[in-house]
Amino acid sequence: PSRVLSLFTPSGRPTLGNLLGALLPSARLLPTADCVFGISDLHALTSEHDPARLRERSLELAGLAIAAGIDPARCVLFLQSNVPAHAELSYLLESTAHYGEMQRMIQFREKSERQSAVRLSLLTYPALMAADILLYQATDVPVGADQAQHVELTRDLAARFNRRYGPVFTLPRAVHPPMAARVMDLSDPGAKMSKSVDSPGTIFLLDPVDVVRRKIMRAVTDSGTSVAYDSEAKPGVSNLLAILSATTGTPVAELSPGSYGALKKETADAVIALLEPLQRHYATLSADPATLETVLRTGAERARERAASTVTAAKEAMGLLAA
Ligand code: AQP
Repeated sequence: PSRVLSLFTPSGRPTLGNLLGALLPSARLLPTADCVFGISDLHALTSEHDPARLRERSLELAGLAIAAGIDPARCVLFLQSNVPAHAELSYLLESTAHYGEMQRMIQFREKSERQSAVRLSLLTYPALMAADILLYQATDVPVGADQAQHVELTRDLAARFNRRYGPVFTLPRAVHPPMAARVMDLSDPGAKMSKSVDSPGTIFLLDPVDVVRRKIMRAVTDSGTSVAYDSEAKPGVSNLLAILSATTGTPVAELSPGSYGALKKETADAVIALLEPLQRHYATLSADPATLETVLRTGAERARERAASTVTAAKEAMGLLAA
């Protein structure tokens, strides 16, 4: 069976983009694949953060992942910082990667432009992400389109390492959902919906449903009146169609709202129908944080066991002596 690895970063409150692009597609793989899912709290340290809020968000994200269908009884669900092998392998991969290729990453270029003091870990982030994936010898990495470049870099690093030091790593591939691989901001359909960008066009998974409806009804559409999928000419309408298609599981070609107003209403209804049960499930889970913490502790133990042999093999291959 395929081995799946996916990570979700508690760098903000999770959005509809995270849900449609990664959480739901990951949950769908549970019945057929061997799945490891991490809350990547170390990745949340790459930009300015508040420690108290990070603690809350890590637990919140774990609860939301479970509420979205990532059942910890059927996968390994853990906090990245609880498994030291991630940071350890990351250093070995920093020593495999080149400065130039890290600097060329689109996410680094975009995020570093928005910050006055750029943390060094923002530059080296793709090496840690490569470690996350390679530690578990993952074959498939379900991600939104924004992460495609990082998975490609992971492949390059794995291949380079294997050529130079011997066959230690499995080469992974990114798997994108057929629809909504890149959910755009509702108020600015030229920009990706992002959890760390404060925008009225971002739908957060824990937004009250009336807020969700209002945000969708106020979504920017395009000039003209015809409802057609054309992401170049009609980015706003196409984004709503993609969201509606992904939330209902209906191909875009079979969707036929008669007007922009009808499209917004159908999309709002569909998103709310998806979020309501998720929010109810999350409310039950978050009422009992001790159980959630136990789930993550058990997950970390299992992840540590799984990760150990890869990191040992990588160290040995690079010439580091065993203790
Ligand atoms: N807008 C999006 N559409 C589809 N998929 C998306 N993902 C993120 N935004 C969208 C996917 O969600 C998964 C978890 O991503 P992450 O937590 O690592 O965050 P990210 O990719 O860095 O994007 P965010 O949520 O916008 O966070 P910030 O603002 O901190 O960068 C990934 O599979 C991602 O592709």
